Amino acid sequence: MRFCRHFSLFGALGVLVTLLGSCASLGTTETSRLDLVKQRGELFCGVSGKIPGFSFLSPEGTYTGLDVDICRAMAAAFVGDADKVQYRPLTAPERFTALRSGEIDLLSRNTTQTLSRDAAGGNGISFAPVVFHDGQGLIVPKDSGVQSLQDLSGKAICVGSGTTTEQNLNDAFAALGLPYTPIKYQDLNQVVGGYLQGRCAAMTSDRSQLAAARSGFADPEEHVILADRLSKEPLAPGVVGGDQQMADAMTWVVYALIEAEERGITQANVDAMVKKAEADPSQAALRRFLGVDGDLGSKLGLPNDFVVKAIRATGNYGEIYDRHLGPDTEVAIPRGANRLAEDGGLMIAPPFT
Ligand SMILES: N[C@@H](CCC(=O)N[C@@H](CS)C(=O)NCC(=O)O)C(=O)O
Repeated sequence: MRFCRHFSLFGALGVLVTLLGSCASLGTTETSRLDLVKQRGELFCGVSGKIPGFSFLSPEGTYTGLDVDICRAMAAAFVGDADKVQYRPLTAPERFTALRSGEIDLLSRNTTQTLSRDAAGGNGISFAPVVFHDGQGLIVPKDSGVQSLQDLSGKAICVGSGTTTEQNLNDAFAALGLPYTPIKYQDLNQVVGGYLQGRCAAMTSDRSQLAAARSGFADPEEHVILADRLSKEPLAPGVVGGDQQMADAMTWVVYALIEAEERGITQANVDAMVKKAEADPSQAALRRFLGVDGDLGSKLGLPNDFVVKAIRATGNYGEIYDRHLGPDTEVAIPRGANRLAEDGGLMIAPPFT
């Protein structure tokens, strides 16, 4: 009996050791999500679908916006066709579960990169480079006379739940020692609805979302975005952490869009640039970037001309920005921090070497 007990204990230990061994080897040999996307021939991209300029579902059923073009550039680079994207509209509280459960391959939904979302002990997300540097703001009716956070002391403020917005609002009022009442909603449409119905004195969100929402108001000029900037909101696409191949592929597609702008390569001239690179062996860096020479693409598990495929689909970062947020759009957000570093902004790509 005693022997049996020992036997089963050693037996159980053996199973555990074997299991641990196979788990450890799983970590290194596990298939990347990128392989799954390539096999499927389609990218499942999580978006909002409710923010003009970022991801918006038109009445005709098409998605457009900067976040949508990021999905399109990824699909072009990963599977060779920007149209091979299935969009999944997600609310803020749903987004990380959708990513973790495998319902989506990639999240491109006005999501702020934070320590807790990045860390393995938090949401465990690998973030791509920032595609839009934002900050939290507040919008108020012009005739309310509210000019700053102090004027909102004791008032109700409409805010989306499961967002950085909620916490920043709390931090900002706590720092001023002022009371306020948060009125929480699940998504932007509900936040806007609450605000327009007069349930709160102000509505708060990323400033880009406030500008996007205001562009859809019946009387946009009757609402003012306050000068107060409550936070940094670096918005970036993300994938499940621990999958280096998927994270690297996503990362370098974003950098490719930025590098293309730095090099003046556009949707209109990319094919001519490829011809120029092919004809001129002295253009070593350009040849590498466009996949004429070298193996940068295959290092990422992508075709060597993944950059060309992405730029053909969406144009460079500046073109994407102008198409959806530029001065001729309804949202019209000045480029500010989202200019290239060489123009005084924060967008810069590391070397394609
Ligand atoms: N960037 C912030 C906030 C983003 C956000 O999701 N905001 C809410 C509204 S305050 C939202 O759901 N917006 C888009 C939507 O309604 O689909 C974050 O990552 O937490």
